[in-house]
Amino acid sequence: MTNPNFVSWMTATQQQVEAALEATLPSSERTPQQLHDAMRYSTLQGGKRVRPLLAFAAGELVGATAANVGRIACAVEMIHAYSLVHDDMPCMDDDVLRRGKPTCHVAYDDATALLVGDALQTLAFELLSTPLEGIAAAQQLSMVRTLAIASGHAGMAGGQAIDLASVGHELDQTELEFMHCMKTGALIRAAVLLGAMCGQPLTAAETDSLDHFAKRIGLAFQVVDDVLDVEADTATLGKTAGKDEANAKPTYVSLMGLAQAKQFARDLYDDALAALTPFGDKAARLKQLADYIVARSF
Ligand code: GRG
Repeated sequence: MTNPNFVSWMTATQQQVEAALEATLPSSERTPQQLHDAMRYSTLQGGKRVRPLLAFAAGELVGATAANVGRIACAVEMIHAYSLVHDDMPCMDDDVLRRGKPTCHVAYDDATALLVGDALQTLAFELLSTPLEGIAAAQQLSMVRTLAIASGHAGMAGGQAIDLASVGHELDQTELEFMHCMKTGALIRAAVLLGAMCGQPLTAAETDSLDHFAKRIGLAFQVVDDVLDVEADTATLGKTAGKDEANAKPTYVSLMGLAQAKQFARDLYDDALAALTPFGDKAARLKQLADYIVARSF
């Protein structure tokens, strides 16, 4: 990630997202103070903001306004933050470290963590269903539906259910891909599609190409996550390293070995990039983000 132009765009966009989240999340002074404080603790000043960055990059394809993409980016990031809070709870992955600090249920308590997830999820839909300037109501309704499908039983929550049920079992590549497309891929795909739904309509063929990019890069993100769980340390990741093996979780590394998993991530990246060809230079940011996703070190 040496392209200075990309680094400055990424930093500026992350700051923009941080400011929007900061302004949107309820103040810690407001009752119920502990819930609001824990929502802010779990969402602010942490994370790479990959999903918002993807939404902004997709928004660039279609000339979307920063205000509209900023709103949908916050909604997607709130769904992501909720999923991390719930995933870390003792009834799920049971972890104590997230984004370099104690997990929500450790810093507060289980009941608060449960409510933080619930409240972040509903706040995300409140944001996405508040009228967006210049976007027709029917289009916005379909954006709400896109996020709901990506987050629910047929997306992230369903993938998490399969993940929990697969501990200690071997999954073949088709089963592993099915799980990850739901658990991690669905929200990443939604971030890209929602960004693109904020501007000039794409043709059906362009939407298919963008969708293919989103699915391939979402899976590449997960494969890299599996590799980093093995290769990176806890301090760098900001979350407990080596958990997949310790918890007997099926991963791309356990399925195909480290070298093959890295090659698979590169193949997915190549496939994702090929899907951007019809967009030419307008997809420059998406390409740079794809580079970042496969080359990241945390
Ligand atoms: C609880 C409904 C529910 C779902 C949880 C996404 C998820 C499902 C669990 C997270 C567990 C996990 C580590 C999945 C691997 C991929 C992933 C989503 C990593 C975390 O995302 P990053 O790297 O995190 O974008 P940051 O902190 O940078 O935002």
